[in-house]
Amino acid sequence: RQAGATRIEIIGAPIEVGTSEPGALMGPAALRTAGLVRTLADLGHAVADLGDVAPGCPAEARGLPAVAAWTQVISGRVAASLAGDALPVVIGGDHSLSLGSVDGALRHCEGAGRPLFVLWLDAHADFNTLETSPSGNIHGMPLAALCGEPGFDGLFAAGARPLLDPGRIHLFGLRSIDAGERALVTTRRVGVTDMRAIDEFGVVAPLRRALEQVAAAGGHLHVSLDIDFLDPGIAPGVGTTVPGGATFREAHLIMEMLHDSGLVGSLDVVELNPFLDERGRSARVLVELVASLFGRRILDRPTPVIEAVPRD
Ligand code: 4U7
Ligand code: MN
Ligand code: MN
Ligand code: MN
Repeated sequence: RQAGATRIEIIGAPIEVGTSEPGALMGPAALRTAGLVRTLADLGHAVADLGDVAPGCPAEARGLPAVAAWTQVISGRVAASLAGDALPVVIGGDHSLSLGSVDGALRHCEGAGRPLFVLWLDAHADFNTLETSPSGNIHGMPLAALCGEPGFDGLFAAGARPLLDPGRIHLFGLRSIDAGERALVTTRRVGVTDMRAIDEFGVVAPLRRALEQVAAAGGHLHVSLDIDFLDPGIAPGVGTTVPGGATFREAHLIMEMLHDSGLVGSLDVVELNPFLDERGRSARVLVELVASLFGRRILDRPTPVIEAVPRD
């Protein structure tokens, strides 16, 4: 799908009710200021910025009812975007926005008869339930809710909904997990490449294996990029910093591999907190990473494998 020009639809989701740290609602504005739309257009894509979605709830609403309103409006927008054969990029906003984006992708995939796979680039597992969460913050729970763990039904549109298969989730970059969610991630057989595995094997082998699984199933890949996947040294603009994250080079290589796979059908960019950033650094890093995912490369031809490096 990403060979050549892609129709990209940017959907702003300035949500921060899922976190206790204010500032994430400024994320979409900062990503636009850092040149997200222009950068993608310069790569030759047809980019439409659809602006920010607004939830159908009062501005002062809090907790699950507020998250439900956001979830349903984001889900509808993402499903509409996919139905129109565009590639939705949802920019946040805290990670509870993925309740909507993944639900929208699930609904689209169900209609299209394709399995949905989710690559979750994040320091955290985001697999807490209302019972296991140590903080009560919903941005630490979206995957559990999407997989149908109890307590979350009110978040989604009424009626039957497609559930995310935990076996089709791949947590990549994990380095902070709570006791309750650790048990769930294990029993539900969620795929994991944690930082220990990345230290040992690098990013290439585990990601290649994950992508092969998606390709073999003819799946749609939804990528959810939480900025705290990155090391806080390169991306300090985030409320939940965890030391020891992905380097600049590792992150770019992942994005380049995702581009080359042609499998990515939808994308979230979440958890940027411009209020905590240093002179726009984190927003800029995210825009650079998204550019790599959408085909920016160093040479105007595929990077040669070592045996094929041309010699004069
Ligand atoms: B993010 C946490 F306890 N697990 O549930 C929780 F460590 O979207 C953090 O990945 C969740 O940034 C972080 O509150 C959510 C905590
Ligand atoms: Mn489609
Ligand atoms: Mn997250
Ligand atoms: Mn995180």
